[in-house]
Amino acid sequence: MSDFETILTDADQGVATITINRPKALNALNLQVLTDITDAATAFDADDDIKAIIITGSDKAFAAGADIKEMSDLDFSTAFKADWFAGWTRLTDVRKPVITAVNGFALGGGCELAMMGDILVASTKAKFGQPEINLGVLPGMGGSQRLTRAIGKAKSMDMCLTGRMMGAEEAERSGLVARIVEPEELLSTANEIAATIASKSRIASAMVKEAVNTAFETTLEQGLRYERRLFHSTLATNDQSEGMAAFVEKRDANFTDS
Ligand code: CO8
Repeated sequence: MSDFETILTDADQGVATITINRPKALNALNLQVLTDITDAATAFDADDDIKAIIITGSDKAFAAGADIKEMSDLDFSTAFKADWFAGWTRLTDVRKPVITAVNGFALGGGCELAMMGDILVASTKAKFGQPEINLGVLPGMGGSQRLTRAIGKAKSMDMCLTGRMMGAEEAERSGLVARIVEPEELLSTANEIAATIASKSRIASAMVKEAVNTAFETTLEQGLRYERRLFHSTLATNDQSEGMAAFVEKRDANFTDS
């Protein structure tokens, strides 16, 4: 993959890793980071050798928010016409599972980016927050919506109205975080999760992602029907035949993503 200005990329055994790399600005998300992450994620999504993507930051910060210095002179008409931040939908359009691995600060846009993934793994030192209220604005990359769906109205209001930070344990207890690990185990845990996903059928994992995300966008009845139809369609795949044959024959499945 070509060189990027603000991220590092790596790909190994079906797992791609995107590491945000703006240490001097605590990985603040300027437009270049948005372009780099979404370009890399889109390219990995199209790469047949990749089955899962990890997005991570540094020990001190996953990302300390959208870049305040870049935004400080932004005016309404420019932001509105350019639909500022809409470019992040290129990341949520990625069909392969995305794991966000958070060490240190995940604030504002950083917390919002962490929530754009499918599985959020945090170190015991992670700190989440939506401190935009302190700047006289509000979340702009999905925080008021995804945080509310993740942790409910009471805690989301608390976070967004006071701007306070939430530690990893509270975040896990509240449903924002899937797993907490020691900082030195963060990347290995993210890689283990990604490798486990990479060992499955890519068709089935993409369907799981679509089905779970559908739970947030439809009624229960529509979601249940959608899941059922997806299930029916797996019966047309080689991976379903192989997965069930392997179970019956007491051997590991050899999925071919077909
Ligand atoms: N943007 C730009 N630069 C940043 C950011 C940021 N979000 N966060 C940190 N930095 C820079 C600092 O300015 C500093 O740079 P310099 O050395 O040149 O002064 C460097 O990173 C190190 O930061 P600190 O010295 O502040 O480090 P500390 O360890 O003392 O503090 C904190 C760490 C607590 C994380 C602190 O840096 C902080 O509070 N950062 C800002 C957090 C924040 O408010 N994030 C939300 C940003 S707004 C947003 O994400 C969505 C806005 C949506 C608006 C919609 C508009 C269209």
